[in-house]
Amino acid sequence: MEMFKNEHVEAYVYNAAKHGNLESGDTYFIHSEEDYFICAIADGLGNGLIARQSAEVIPHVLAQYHHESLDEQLSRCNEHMVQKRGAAVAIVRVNYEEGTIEYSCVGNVRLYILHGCNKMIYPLPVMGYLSGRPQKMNTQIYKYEVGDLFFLHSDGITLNSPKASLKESANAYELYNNVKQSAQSGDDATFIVGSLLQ
Ligand SMILES: [Mn+2]
Repeated sequence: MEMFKNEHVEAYVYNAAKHGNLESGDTYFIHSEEDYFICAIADGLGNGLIARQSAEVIPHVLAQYHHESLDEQLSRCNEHMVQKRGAAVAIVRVNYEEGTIEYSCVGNVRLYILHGCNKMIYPLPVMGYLSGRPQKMNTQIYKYEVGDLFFLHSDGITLNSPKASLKESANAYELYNNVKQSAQSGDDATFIVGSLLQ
């Protein structure tokens, strides 16, 4: 588990390789600046080393370009997928001053936000994956409130009811434990949960 906390965000990351594999084909990235927090999950296509080779590029690209728009960052990631198998990639950025969460994703890495204790927001990703070919992007932006929770996960995490898991959790740490206990997985599995503090 990796943990991050400042006055605005508390976040926990889970990343595990498929049973029997040494290395995960999923990678993640978390980073904070004075005015934003950014996190991402990449799920490399295929298995083992092939999957890893695509996914491991993504944190390096984001470490360098996290100040750019999410779609620009995804485009840069996409350029690196030429001659590789490809990857599903989602990026989430929390902007403290604007009080917004941005999400952009190509492929199957899903985001859930529990807003105002009751309202579930599940933005749809763009279908497909980053393959190095020209790709449509679609950033979605939501206002958040203090206390809102988010849950970003690769397809190796399957929950019966993400909504119930979010609603039953008082904070990010509880949500982390709930998801970890109830998730069933036969694949590389990664998730990032966060609570928005102020
Ligand atoms: Mn996967």
